[in-house]
Amino acid sequence: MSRGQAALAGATAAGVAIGVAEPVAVLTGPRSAPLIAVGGLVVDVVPEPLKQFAIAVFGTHDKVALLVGTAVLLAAIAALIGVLAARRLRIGLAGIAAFAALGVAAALTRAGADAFDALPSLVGGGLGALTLWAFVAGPLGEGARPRTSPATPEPGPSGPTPSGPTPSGPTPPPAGVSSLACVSNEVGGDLIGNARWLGVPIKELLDEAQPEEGADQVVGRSVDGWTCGTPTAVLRDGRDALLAVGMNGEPLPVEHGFPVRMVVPGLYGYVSACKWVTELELTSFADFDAYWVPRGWSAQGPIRTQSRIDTPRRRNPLTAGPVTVAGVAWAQHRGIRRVEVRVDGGPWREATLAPTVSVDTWVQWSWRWDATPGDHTLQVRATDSAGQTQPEQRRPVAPDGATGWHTVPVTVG
Ligand SMILES: Nc1nc2c(c(=O)[nH]1)N[C@H]1C(S)=C(S)[C@@H](COP(=O)(O)O)O[C@H]1N2
Ligand SMILES: [Mo]
Repeated sequence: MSRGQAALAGATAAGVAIGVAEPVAVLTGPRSAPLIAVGGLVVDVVPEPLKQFAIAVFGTHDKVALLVGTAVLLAAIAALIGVLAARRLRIGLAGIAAFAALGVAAALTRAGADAFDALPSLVGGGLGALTLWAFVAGPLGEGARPRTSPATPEPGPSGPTPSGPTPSGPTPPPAGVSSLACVSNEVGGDLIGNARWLGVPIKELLDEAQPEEGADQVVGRSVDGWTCGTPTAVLRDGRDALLAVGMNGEPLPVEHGFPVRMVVPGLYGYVSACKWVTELELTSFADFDAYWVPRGWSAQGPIRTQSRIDTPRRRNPLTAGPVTVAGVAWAQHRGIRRVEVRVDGGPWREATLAPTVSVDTWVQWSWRWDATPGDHTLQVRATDSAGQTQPEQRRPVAPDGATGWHTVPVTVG
């Protein structure tokens, strides 16, 4: 077995371990998932200045960076374990055991952990060890041909990028959907998606609780120590603000907040989308700053009107003649009235809008362009139902969402 093959066997074993541990964690709770638990442990032991540095560099992506960093480090160590195992299987198995022990220790030291939280790492470690043995000494090792791995190492949840139907998809999302949307979405970015949610209206809970006069903020708390603050009035104004337990017809995936999360149409995720919810508290904006507020983000984050060109792609070579320019636009909970496209700074042309199911989803738009040879610039802007058009001025994502028109340079041959 070559060193490369041994490294691959080690990485595959780790992939199997994590691939198995994650579904087990669906039963025992998200904080027991090895990547999340170890990530949490890292956050706990890393010195404060380093943490501040990570937040300064990665902003709202700090959690993604943490998980990806953990996964990359894990893969590297796993490859090393594979190489060692090829020489002395026992050393390799000890390495896997150490990994599992780390996962168990991390899971058991999370706040409110119980003995069951050890399960994902134990089951994952066991099957990881079996995989390593199979490659190095067992049936898969013969001829040492690396097969397609049963599970590739998981780089962790893809972070704030919610998956959704692609803009070119023929059918609009089904009824009852609302959008996910991250404040870190750059102009033209993809940190937004649609999903169908199932849950309990937060409005009903609040009506029962009967908030006091000054309780203008509902603070959501989570197993990961994260907090968000949502305007009480928004939660009670009749929109579909939910404590959600289901997404797209299934229980919430762990990375999207299993077992229960908040979903509020029209607000950015960081002020509304508390995942793995443990507690909701009625308080006021004057009395409490949620997680991202002291870190430079606006306490209130209504979603800005945005539009995006998805086709043609940047610098894609095109042929002269009719070209379909298309994409999506959203003004969540206000609704899109109009989308316009222009070429090379010329007059704005109105695009055709596809039917939508509600003001809470994005709208697909398209426009037919008679493309002439040469280099061109395509731009898009949207107007919401109140008649407000996206401003041209480019502003960064902090503190309350990017502005500017999505601009795509293309070449027509
Ligand atoms: N508990 C918890 N909830 C959270 C976060 C977090 O770090 N911890 N990040 C928020 C942010 S900034 C966004 S954009 C959304 C993204 O998750 P989603 O894709 O599942 O909506 O989750 C929100 N909820
Ligand atoms: Mo976000």
